Amino acid sequence: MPHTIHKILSLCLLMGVALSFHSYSQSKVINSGWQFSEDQSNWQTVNIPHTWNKTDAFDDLRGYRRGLGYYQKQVFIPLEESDKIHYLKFNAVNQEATILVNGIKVGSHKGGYTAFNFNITEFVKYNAYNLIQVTVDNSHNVDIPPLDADFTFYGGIYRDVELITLSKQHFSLDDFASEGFYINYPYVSKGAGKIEVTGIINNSDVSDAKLKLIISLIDHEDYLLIDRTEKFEIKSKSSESIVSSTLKIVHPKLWSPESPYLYKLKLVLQDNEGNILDSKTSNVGFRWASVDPEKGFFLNGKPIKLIGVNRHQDYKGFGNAVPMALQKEDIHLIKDMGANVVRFAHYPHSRALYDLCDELGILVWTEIPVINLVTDSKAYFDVSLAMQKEHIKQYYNHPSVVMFGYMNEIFIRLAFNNKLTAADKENLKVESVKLATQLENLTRRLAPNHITVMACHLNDVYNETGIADLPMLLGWNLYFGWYDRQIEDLGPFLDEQHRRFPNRVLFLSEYGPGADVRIFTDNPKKFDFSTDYQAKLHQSYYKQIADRPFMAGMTAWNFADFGSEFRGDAIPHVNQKGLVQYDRTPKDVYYWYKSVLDDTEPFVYIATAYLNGLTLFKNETYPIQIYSNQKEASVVLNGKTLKTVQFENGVATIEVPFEHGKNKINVVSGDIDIQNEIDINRIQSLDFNDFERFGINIGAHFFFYDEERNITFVPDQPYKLNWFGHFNGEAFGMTKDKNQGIPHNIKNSTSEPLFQTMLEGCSTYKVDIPNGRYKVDLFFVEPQIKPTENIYNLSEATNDSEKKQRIFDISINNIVVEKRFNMVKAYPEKYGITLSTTITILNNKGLTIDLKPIEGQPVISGILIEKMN
Ligand code: GCB
Repeated sequence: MPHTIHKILSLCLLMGVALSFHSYSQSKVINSGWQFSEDQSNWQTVNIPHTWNKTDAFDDLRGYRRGLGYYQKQVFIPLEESDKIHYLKFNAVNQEATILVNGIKVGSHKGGYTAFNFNITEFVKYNAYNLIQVTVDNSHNVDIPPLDADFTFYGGIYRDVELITLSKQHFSLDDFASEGFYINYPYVSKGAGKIEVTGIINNSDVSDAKLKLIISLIDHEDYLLIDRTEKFEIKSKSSESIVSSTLKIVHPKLWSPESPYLYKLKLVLQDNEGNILDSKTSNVGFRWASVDPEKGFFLNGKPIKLIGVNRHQDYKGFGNAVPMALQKEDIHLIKDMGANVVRFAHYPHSRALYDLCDELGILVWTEIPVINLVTDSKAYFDVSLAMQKEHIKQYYNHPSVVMFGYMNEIFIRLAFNNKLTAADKENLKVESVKLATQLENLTRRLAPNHITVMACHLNDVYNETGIADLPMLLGWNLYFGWYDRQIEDLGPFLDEQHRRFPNRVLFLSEYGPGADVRIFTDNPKKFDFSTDYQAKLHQSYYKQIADRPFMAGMTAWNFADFGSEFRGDAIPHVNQKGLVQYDRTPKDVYYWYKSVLDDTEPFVYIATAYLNGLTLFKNETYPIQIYSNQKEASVVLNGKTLKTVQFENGVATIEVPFEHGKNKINVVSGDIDIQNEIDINRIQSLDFNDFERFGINIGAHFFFYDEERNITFVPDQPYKLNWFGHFNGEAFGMTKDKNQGIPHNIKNSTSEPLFQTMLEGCSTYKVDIPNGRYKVDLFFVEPQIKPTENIYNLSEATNDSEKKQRIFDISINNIVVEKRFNMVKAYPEKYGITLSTTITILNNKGLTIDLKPIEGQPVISGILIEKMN
């Protein structure tokens, strides 16, 4: 048949389906105008996606509401549909849902991240409004994973709700809420591609039916390549037929990240007269994946180092109820960075995103949230296995999905729980391995062409129990240089694992430090939350993985900052390990990844986006990083060429002698000439000629840009004449290698990095400001409080010292500011305290702060000086 006729036929087929869709099979998204209540008496109108935790998971009060939420909505179902079958489909409700239609319970579902649906036909009233009621519960439930994890379990109906109307014969929706058909790739090569399509057809009519299933494969240009018609008979009343067909084409265009060529599969169910009853479409991508313990990951027979990110689904201001357009933007950002893989952590994400991965060419690791701990109960095992069935069946047909996972760091709670007896621990180990084995076997059975995966944390228990030998690819979540040891320890650890377990395929499934774009330093240190330390760690990790051919790849933790209510990091309630911020504004390191991963066009980036308010003293220079996928570039400061830099590992560092005021920095490489403007305070002495305010982040080695006070606090230092600094005292730290202050949410403030870091035992602090009148703000917080438990912090136990009081007198230039200052007595716990005074300096004495201990050692977090007229 000539090509044009093929095309016309395929168009007709598509149109025919589209035209008849209204009368035969229809899915209506019913997100708009639900009533929501937390107590069944106060109701408000909301739209889906919705969560009730988008605010309280970020406030100063501990915890967030975990309990019941009630939703209801009226839906009109016309008389003309009285011969139809009706389903309600929920694409995700966190985490338990009970559904009633017209007051009658139609079913319930456990698990917050997979779709489920119910046939509601027998409960429906025609030519009438039907009341749909959903009771949602996000309470802790020992029988539902995740039991515990480093992310917020926002409650609510947070993915689309659909009302599906079907004719009596249709693709089954009862197979774990899948689409009722599965595509397998029994044979793919450059020469030929074979797909096997299996449809599950239901008949709920009172009579038997003779049906046809027409399966067509259409190429990207809409040409029909091949079709098959399968005729079959199906018995009456709720019977089910499995219909299979095989389609083969020669010289398929293979699907890969560089060239994500997609075919479309169209399935049309017809009756004997040719009336269309139901239809489905799916992406088809001809590809095959395999793994090798020495050479890593292979796609279409070629080695490919997987480099990408993990992603959580929530977003600043939305919780997990994120508009789809924003979510899709994530996938574009991930692709633009040059990533070829995404790990949808730690649960299945919205299916539309997997479609986008199919289209853009991003390989997918997808998993269920069996995290940190299992419950030794039949109910927990059953829910976990059912969840994995839903997961595989719902996500199976995406060509981008090559890896199915089912567990993350399953022994982490066990390792850090002192309350469990040795026997309890032993039993839990055995049970965890038992569940892992069941999940592994299930996954291999249901997804025979996929690679099974799991992720472990740094502990030999995964090796000792043998759990690490189960999956086809083993992910390690490794935080060397953050929770543990040093950045350079990554490679040797992996080498050792490879030597000890030569048959395993290894993957670095998580790594990365926290980074707050308000923090920068030329001396990055572990746990300082600086963007500089983030860049340093990622750059080194990338090199260490690139140097090891046996490593199948790496996925950074995390693509974006995400909500984790219990955290007290630089931004409380947020895990800040994102390459982009919680609102998806890229951090500098995002562009570094682009420079090493994306070679589609020449790229240069100057990593100065967050050097807001950089202050330099006398003739100090400041190192900045430039990222590029080019070999070299010349750097020009304020019109004068500084030097030509060579890029290694995508980066060049250059010391820049910035001038006071506005600086223009240009980087020129080939045809590219990019420019950044940076405002610099260069000061010879604190004479306040150039500015009116000066802030010091006492006890910290980093700059901190504070939005609340619109100023950048400079790092602390030992006293320097005509400048400033402390005479004594030590940076306060909770643990020996994390001396960057206290890991707590500071109440009544968003300036955590100012308060969290402090000097202890400082009795004199001097700032050499000239004569004049000033407002002086001193900042304090009482650090001696029990830290919030963070099990992800894998190093030595933290010092959970008893609540102790400290009392000290505070004076400035011998004028008493506060007598017997006692924070434990006078303020709530973790409260950010500001003491303000006005002072006049005479006789060129400068400003001297005295902290005189009465009980315990004084602490001080910061100072802000403002000139008054
Ligand atoms: C991990 C966990 C992940 C955490 C991460 C962290 O190992 O798998 O869920 O968010 O560490 O940031 O501590």
